[in-house]
Amino acid sequence: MRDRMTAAAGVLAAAAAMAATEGLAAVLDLRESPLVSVGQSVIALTPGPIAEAIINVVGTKDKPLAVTSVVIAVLLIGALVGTLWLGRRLVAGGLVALFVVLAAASVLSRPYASPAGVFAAVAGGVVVVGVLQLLLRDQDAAGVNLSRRRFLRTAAVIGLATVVVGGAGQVLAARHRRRQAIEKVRAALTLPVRAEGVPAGVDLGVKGLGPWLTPNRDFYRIDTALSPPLIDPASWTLRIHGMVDRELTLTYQDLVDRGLSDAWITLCCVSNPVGGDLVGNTVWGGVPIKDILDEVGVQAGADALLSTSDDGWTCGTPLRALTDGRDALLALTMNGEPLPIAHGFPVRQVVPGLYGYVSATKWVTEWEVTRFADFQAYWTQRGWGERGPIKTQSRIDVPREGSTVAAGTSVIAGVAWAQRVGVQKVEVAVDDGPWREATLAGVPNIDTWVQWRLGWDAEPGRHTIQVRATDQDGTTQTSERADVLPDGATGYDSVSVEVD
Ligand SMILES: Nc1nc2c(c(=O)[nH]1)N[C@H]1C(S)=C(S)[C@@H](COP(=O)(O)O)O[C@H]1N2
Ligand SMILES: [Mo]
Repeated sequence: MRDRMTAAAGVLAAAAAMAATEGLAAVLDLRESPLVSVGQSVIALTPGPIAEAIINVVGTKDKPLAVTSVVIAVLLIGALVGTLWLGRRLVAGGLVALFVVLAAASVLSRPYASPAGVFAAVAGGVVVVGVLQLLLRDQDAAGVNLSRRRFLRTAAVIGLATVVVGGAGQVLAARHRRRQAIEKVRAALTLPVRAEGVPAGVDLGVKGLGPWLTPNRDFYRIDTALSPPLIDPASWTLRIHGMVDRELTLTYQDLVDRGLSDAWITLCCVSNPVGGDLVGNTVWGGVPIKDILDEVGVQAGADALLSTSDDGWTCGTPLRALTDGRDALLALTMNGEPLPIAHGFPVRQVVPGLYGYVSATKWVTEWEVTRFADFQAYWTQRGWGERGPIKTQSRIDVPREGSTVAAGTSVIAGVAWAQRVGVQKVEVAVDDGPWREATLAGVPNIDTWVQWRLGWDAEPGRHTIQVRATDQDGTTQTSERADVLPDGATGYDSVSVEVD
């Protein structure tokens, strides 16, 4: 009786340990879980003739077989450790430690060896010990005081946790594999993008001022997806329906076949606070949305495009903004590459002049031509404005807030944007001094941000620098501070610095 209980405890402890290890491996995004590493070692260490004999019998199932054998072996070792736990704790502990060391060695012998893998293996050992302590806590070496009910209750809880953690680990691991597969498909795509460099004169080259072109890896990311949808372009479609004359379903290849036009567009989030960095500038490649809308024939009375993403997120965009001639794109590329998965792969929208939440649907799969009166999109339901034109803003990037500046000749620099109108001038004021006009860099169009700079003769002491932009209609951004909710922040960006 006692032996059966302790052996069962050991098996459960081993199962829990494997679930924990696999779960950790998935969470830590390991290329290979410790269990698989051990399985690989078993394969590697199996003498050739035996391996051949096995392969003869099981064929290509040799790898699952190796992993299954490891799992069974671990459970058996668990049983042994369990039976030794009460009487010969040291031997039991030694067995656990030995197995952890072997597993860690397996992990380290593999091409994707990582400290995280060793950590996951060690965590498995810790779980074995913890579970045995918990399950056999009422019992002494002689097996007195066996509380069967409590044992079963604890075992049930641990068993449930094992199933949940192990299952979640498998789901995560499957997702990880799917992500790798989609990354591979993405990397293999060859899209007809023009290799257009950065336009001349857009970068002022001021130290500390970021590049005019935001690299994809530095581009801000905002969405409601805990992990981004993983979509194979070969199965992607965009279904277009609603107030249209002809419904249409487009495939990825349909878009590629139309040829891609590109456009420099600065994208900005409505949640970007004054001076914030939820804004980026890049070249997007795709099919003009207007061409597609013309093709399906928008019916009279419609004023909105309700777009839905693969994960159910929705967005309402004024049809006018999509058809008035601006570079509104159904985009496939970002800075000359297929869209990164996090930025909407395979297809997203980009519309100059509108905040992302009302225009830039990533992973878009459905369009309904409709009326604003007939729906509310995701963020509008949550209190954000129905329309979201981007407000004119300017930002000081050099010097940084709170930094110390050497007295003498210095420079103040940053970016400003006024999409759809363009920036006419940027002015800077130090303390209560006059507004002085900064030098602007070049821009390829009115929809990107522009870099600006101003020489500054910095005098010792504490100073506050402010900036404001004026658009090409002559409208200066308002100094009135407004929160990002409901339709974008306003106010002047300012930084305080110490000059000495
Ligand atoms: N599917 C989907 N698309 C989305 C969002 C989202 O949550 N889900 N967020 C939007 C918001 S609020 C912004 S600001 C932009 C950000 O795009 P980025 O992550 O490529 O910078 O995507 C927009 N598109
Ligand atoms: Mo946003």
